[in-house]
Amino acid sequence: MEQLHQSIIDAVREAGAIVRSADEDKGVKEKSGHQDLVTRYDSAVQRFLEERLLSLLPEAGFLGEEDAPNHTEREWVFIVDPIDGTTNFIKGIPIVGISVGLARNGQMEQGVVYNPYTDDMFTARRGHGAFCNGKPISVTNNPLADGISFFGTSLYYPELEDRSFAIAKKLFESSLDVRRLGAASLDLCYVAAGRGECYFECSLFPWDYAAGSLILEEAGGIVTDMTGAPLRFDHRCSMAAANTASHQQLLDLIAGCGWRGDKMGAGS
Ligand code: LIP
Repeated sequence: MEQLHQSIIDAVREAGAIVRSADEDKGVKEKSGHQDLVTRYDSAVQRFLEERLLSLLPEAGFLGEEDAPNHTEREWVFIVDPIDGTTNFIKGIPIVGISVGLARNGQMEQGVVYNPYTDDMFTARRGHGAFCNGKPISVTNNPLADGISFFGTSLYYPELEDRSFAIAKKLFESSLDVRRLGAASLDLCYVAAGRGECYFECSLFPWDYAAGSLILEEAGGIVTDMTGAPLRFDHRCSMAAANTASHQQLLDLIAGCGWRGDKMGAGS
């Protein structure tokens, strides 16, 4: 498994070269709506990764953001976001995560998240710790009051807007400050690396968080949906991730804003 892990890392790094090679004509198209965008590079990176990863583990299935699921009933499944932070990529904001998770029977076993602009390679294998560019990383033990809180706006779901910003405002009042990176995989890895203390988002897809959730857990963090239930990797889910000192406070703050696991997005 260690050799497979290194081969996955190598494939993700090569995918990063495709992202860095992008020219001005990104071939931007709308998916579900005006704010849900995809480029020809999302598709190209996913095609590259699907071919390479399935050559490494032919018996695996593949679940990627930009195409229909491929044998996701299998024991091993790659869960991939080829360019997490697509809108950042389109705008030239260098906060982009190439995210590859490998699940076994629905449990994450390996995670790799790479930002090709900063050359930050976040990695984890279950039970073996979390790393950034090969150096061990771990969450802080700061309480929220001493922390940076990351959040996402679930902008594909306007019905979640008021709740998202109500929770973000409460976090702003309870933390040092808030940040909205635009790439869930990096939000999770930044908490794992101690660059912040918590992250929430009302609705994400499994490819947004599959790899980053394992990296954060292996860095000593806690990752659940916004009701405190375990994450799911077979459908959309809300996200409440934090270091151990802040996770319960985050859940209490979310519950105080009336979140009861809305059908649109939460795991429960
Ligand atoms: C993005 C997530 C982000 C979320 C956006 C979008 P994409 O993923 O990483 O956290 O707020 O709505 O889902 O679409 O760029 O791969």
